[in-house]
Formats: sequence, C-alpha cells, structure tokens
Amino acid sequence: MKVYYNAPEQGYAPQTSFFQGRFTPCPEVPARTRSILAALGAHAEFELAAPPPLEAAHLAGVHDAGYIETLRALCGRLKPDEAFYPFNAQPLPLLLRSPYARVRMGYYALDTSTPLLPQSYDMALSAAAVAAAGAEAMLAGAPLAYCLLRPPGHHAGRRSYGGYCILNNAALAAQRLAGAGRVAILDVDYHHGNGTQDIFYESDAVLYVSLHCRPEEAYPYIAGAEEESGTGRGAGYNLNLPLPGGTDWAAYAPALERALERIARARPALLVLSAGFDTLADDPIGSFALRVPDFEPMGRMIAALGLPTLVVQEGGYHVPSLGPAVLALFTGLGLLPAGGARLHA
Ligand code: SP5
Ligand code: ZN
Repeated sequence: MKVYYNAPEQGYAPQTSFFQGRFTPCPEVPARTRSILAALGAHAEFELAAPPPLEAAHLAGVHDAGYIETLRALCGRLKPDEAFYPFNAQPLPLLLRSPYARVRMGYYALDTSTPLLPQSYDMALSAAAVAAAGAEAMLAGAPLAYCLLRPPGHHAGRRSYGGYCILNNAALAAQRLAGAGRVAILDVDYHHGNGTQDIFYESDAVLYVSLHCRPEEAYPYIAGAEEESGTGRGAGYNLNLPLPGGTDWAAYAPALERALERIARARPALLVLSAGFDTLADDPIGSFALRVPDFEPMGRMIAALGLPTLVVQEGGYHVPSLGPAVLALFTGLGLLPAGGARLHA
C-alpha cells in the first residue's frame, strides 16, 4: 500500500496555541509524524511515496480563492520567527476591503488556536498535495492508501482555518474522488470536522458521517450536533453522532455501527477515512477512553463495508501511541496480519 507523505513538514512546528485566554504549547508537533513513520518502517507493506506538488488553483471547488490568496500573501509577509494571530477577527465584509493581509486574514479565522507561520501556506499546500496524490491512487484502482500529512484538515472550511487546520485535505480528496461516484467520508477524529461538514453540507455527492465528542463539551463547539443533517440536495447527507466525554470502545462501537449502516445505505463508490487518534485515553486534549488495540476492531468494522478506502491523517496528540494506533488500524483494515504488529507503545 502506498503511503503518501509530506516529508518537508518536519520543519513546520507551531509552538503555541491561544486557547481560552492563555498561550499553551501547541500539541500539533512534528514528532507526531515521526512516531507514525517509525512504526510503519518496520513493515514492508507500507511503501512511502512523495507526492507531486499541487498548484493552488487545484484547491478551487473546496476553498474560496480569496481565502487562499490572503493566506499566501500573509505568509509571504510574516517575519521569519513570527506566529500570527489576527487582531481583527470577524467575518465582516469590511475586513476584506483592507489592503492589509493581516486584517483580511481575520475574516477567515475560526478561532485563535492556530498560529500562522511564514511556512504555513507552503506546508498546508504540501499536505493538500498528499491528499490529492492519495485520491489519484484510488482513481487508478488502489483498494487502500494512506495520506500521512501535517497540518491536519478537517476543521478548515471553505473560507476558514482553525483547530490546527489550514486546508481541508480529506475534503480535497473526496472532491476529486466524487468524479468516480458517490463518496462517503467517515470522520473518527475526537473533534467534529466542522470544516468538512461545511464544505459538503449542500451536497449529496459526498456523505459526511462523524463520531466525535459532543459540541456542548468539546472543540469546535460551533458544530457537531445531531440536528445538523444537511440542506438542499445535501439534506440527509450529513450525519453527526456526538458522544459524551469518557466514551470507551464499548460505547463507541455501537455508534460506529450506526455510522457504517448509514454509509452502506448511501451505496458510495469510495470511502475517505478522516483518521484522528485523539480518541485515545492518553490523548492530552481529548476526553475519550479508547485504547490502542481498539483501533484494530475499528479497522475491521470499516473494512467490512468492502469499499476502496483512502485513509487521511487528522489529529491525535499522544505521540508515543500514534505509531502503534496506526498499525492497529491498518491491521484491522486487513493490510497487516493480525497479531503481527506490536500494538503497545
Ligand atoms: C485536528 C484536531 O484534532 N484539532 C484539534 C483542535 C483543538 N483545539 C482546541 C484545543 C483545546 C485544548 N483543550 C485542552 C483541554 C485539556 N484537558
Ligand atoms: Zn481532533
């Protein structure tokens, strides 16, 4: 199986996140990818591949051109060690009339958890390139592929960034795959993928199904309720399954079963799995109680759909568990022999 990854991301290291009035260390760190690469390295089933570069023009259809251009202009103007948080942060048309990218950027900010660095534009584009390459592999007939990328994407909407996400990698892949038939996105990150929901909310070409901690108690707070089910042609093509803090595998598995039943009923041609690992009990920002070995039955249940599956990396912040959890997931997905992987950190 091909593993597309953006190698140069190792230099992309946001240091801080501004959350609820405080600067905290940003958990979205380069060591996350290193943990996963180290685990994959022991198994010949994973074939690393660098993707070809992606032109910003290829983001059209998923992201607003003004957003992309403002991001590019802003990153090009930041000082080498600057971490930018907008000062004017409101989606007011007035902001878009400013000649200053620093002001315009505030229009697109979902929250203050995501510093923008001089490299953010290039890194986000390289992550999107990974997702595009993964989609191409699926269109060429691969049954399974993995996009190992940073920064993650599912909080990024058509014209918004936040939650450590800048461009929506999974949405870009789904959009490309939708040319081959209906696509389902299953999002198992601990957080609701508000950005992915936003992008496909009016579409029945892409079904979005998410299991996540309920918005009353977890980021992104603004979306993820069961009542959000899509509009227009997309009515019924958005399914949120919010779960309470403390959810363990015994409580998670039946919700996953519901998610999979909805996906099967939509008869998609392909599946995009937004794979977050912040549902693990040890995750520093999540509140669920999954264990590394639980990702194996999760993978088995998903594989039972019998769909070509593109796995796209999202969150997961307990660095030592990430590699083992990814191996457990791909064991369940049938890539690795059961019992073959070392599943404990
Ligand atoms: C892709 C992804 O997983 N993004 C997550 C964004 C979360 N941003 C808010 C972080 C809130 C941190 N809360 C700390 C609670 C410690 N118990
Ligand atoms: Zn998350």
